[in-house]
Amino acid sequence: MKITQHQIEAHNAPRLARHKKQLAYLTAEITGEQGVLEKLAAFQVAIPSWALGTGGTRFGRFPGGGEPRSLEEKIEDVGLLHALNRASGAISLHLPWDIPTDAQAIRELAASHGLRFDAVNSNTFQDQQNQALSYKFGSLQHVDPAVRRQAIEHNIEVIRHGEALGSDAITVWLADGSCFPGQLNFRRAFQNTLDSLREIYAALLPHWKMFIEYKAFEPNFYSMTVGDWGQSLLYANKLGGQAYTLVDLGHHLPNANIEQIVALLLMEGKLGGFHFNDSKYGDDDLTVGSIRPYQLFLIFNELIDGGALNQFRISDFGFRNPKPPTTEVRNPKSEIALMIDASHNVKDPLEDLLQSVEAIQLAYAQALLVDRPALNAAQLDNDTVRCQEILQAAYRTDVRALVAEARRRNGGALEPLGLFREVGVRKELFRERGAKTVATGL
Ligand code: PSV
Ligand code: MN
Repeated sequence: MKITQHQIEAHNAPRLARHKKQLAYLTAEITGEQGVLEKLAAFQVAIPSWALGTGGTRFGRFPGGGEPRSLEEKIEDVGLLHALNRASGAISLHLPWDIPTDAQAIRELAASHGLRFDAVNSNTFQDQQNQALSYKFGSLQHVDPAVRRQAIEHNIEVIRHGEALGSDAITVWLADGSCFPGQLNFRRAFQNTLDSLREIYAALLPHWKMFIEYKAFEPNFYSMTVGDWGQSLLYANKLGGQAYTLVDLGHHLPNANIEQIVALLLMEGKLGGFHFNDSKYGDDDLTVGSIRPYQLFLIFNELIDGGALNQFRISDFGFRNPKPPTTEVRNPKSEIALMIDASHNVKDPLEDLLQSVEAIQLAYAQALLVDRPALNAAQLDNDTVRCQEILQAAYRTDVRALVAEARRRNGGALEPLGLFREVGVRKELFRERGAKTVATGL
């Protein structure tokens, strides 16, 4: 299924007058709206291939129907999102769930939807059918060199698939760790992991990056071998200039100050990217901005303050310009990978992803409105009250019309979710794919 430009225009037309009124009201209140609009229009967030179907918990899974049955259908789904919001112009694949059989054909299909491939993800947290050795006691950390070798080879294979698709980064998330005190020698586990990562790192092309994702707990509950940003940064620093830390918002202990982590990683030139989601308790993988939108805003505030978002990984690769950017116009060192990582148990995955992208755009737009010179002056004055007033003045601005305008200028829908329902996307996917389909993933 494809959404046509005609459908988008027919949706926008009756909403335009009201939108213009809201935009005029907002722009009368703020300054620099043209710059903000340009930045918003260039802003893209990558969609994870594993979040297009219904997730589940260990208690059960309730598939919603019409789920993508193949990599081609996953690309089609992301294409639908991108057609609606013009801000989802990339897909992040997880292997072996998404092994492309014909990379060239997959690349062309993605390009026909205006999509590029963001980081590819390896999987050594599950045993696959026909896999020789088990990851029950870890992968890159394993005491048995043969298991480590198998996991290293898998990661290198993922890199090769990524190269064929035009991706330029691999995200390594390890479930490695231990469940009980004494089970693991921490230093040996760290060293084994580092040595294994070194072999994977050596397989990177010079323009590639390695993102090392950390997680405080789950599936291991006593120790995780890449358990926090400190450990991830240790690995990244030891590996070299192509290795970076990846921040998944759900992977922290309760009440962690994620915005401070972001600020310091950025300062060190080691912030590789994000897996955006939201959570109440832990790795809940809920819709971005659904629980703690202020935290999301504060993260974007740090990104802007640290000069991180001047260049996007996919800024020059929008719907209107579906040509992959050349390495000359891109500056991989300063680019931050912006990806979503979510699991959908009760919502329609595509609707949830539309909400998530919008939440990220809103946080970004609000953070762009922060009066930075005034904030700096108030900080130097130790005027705590004023600091809070300045931040919250931006956060409490209703920027929805700005985000909608950026979308409209890119050729997208004023209300992507509204149009998704209006044209009955899920119903049509049901009809095309059936009610019993289950997408690969967790
Ligand atoms: C692990 O919880 C994680 O956040 C990693 O990014 C995985 O690749 C992803 O979820 C999917 O399982
Ligand atoms: Mn993640």
